[in-house]
Amino acid sequence: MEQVLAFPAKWWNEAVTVWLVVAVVIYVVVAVPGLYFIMKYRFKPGEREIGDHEKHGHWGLEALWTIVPTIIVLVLATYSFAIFKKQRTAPPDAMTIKVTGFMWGWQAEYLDEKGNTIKTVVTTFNPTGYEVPDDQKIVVPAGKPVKALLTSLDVIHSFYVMPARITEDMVPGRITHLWFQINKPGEYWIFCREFCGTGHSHMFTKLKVVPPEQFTLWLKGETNLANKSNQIKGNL
Ligand SMILES: [Cu+2]
Repeated sequence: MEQVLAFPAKWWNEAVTVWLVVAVVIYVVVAVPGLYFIMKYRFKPGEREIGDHEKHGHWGLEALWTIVPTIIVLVLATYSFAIFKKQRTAPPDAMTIKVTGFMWGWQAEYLDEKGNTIKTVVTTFNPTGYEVPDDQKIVVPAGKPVKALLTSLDVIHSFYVMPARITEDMVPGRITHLWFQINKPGEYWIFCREFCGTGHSHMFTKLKVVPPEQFTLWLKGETNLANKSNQIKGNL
């Protein structure tokens, strides 16, 4: 069976292949006869110099090259929109986290069904390296859909979950959202994908994907806020 690393990445990877194949076929169908006709009908002294170009139209051909591209456009648009819709709509069994971006770090709150925060993780600014302490990683269960509600404390950031190939702006005063699912336990990058000031290139964290049982245990454990609570201020 095929091992799918992440959603919605899987669908977009397939879409890229479909679009590429269609684009290459169209290119060949247009470019090869194009080259042939350029050679065949190139200017030759004494041959069809004047007045021989006024051919009448061909309705069959006109219809063909109008209808076929229209069908291709409709098929690609419908197919891609269907993926877009799946990407925008979190599965009903998705767990919810609320992620707040700030200059320059992240706060992830784990919400229960009623929307109450049961655990909070904060990733603080690391201006010199690219390491994330273990208790500052955003932990999620493998093989389970995760819906992320996104907002910002200050300027516009963008929450980019690298292996899932999904990103969404974090806008102050507004809640945006995305969802993703990663099937293989491991550690993956999260980056800010919207330039947000001098610390932007170090606005990152790690997504720690663990087996669901381990996640349940972790969720019940202690939060990392106790000793790192002064990093972000304001009403979250
Ligand atoms: Cu940012």
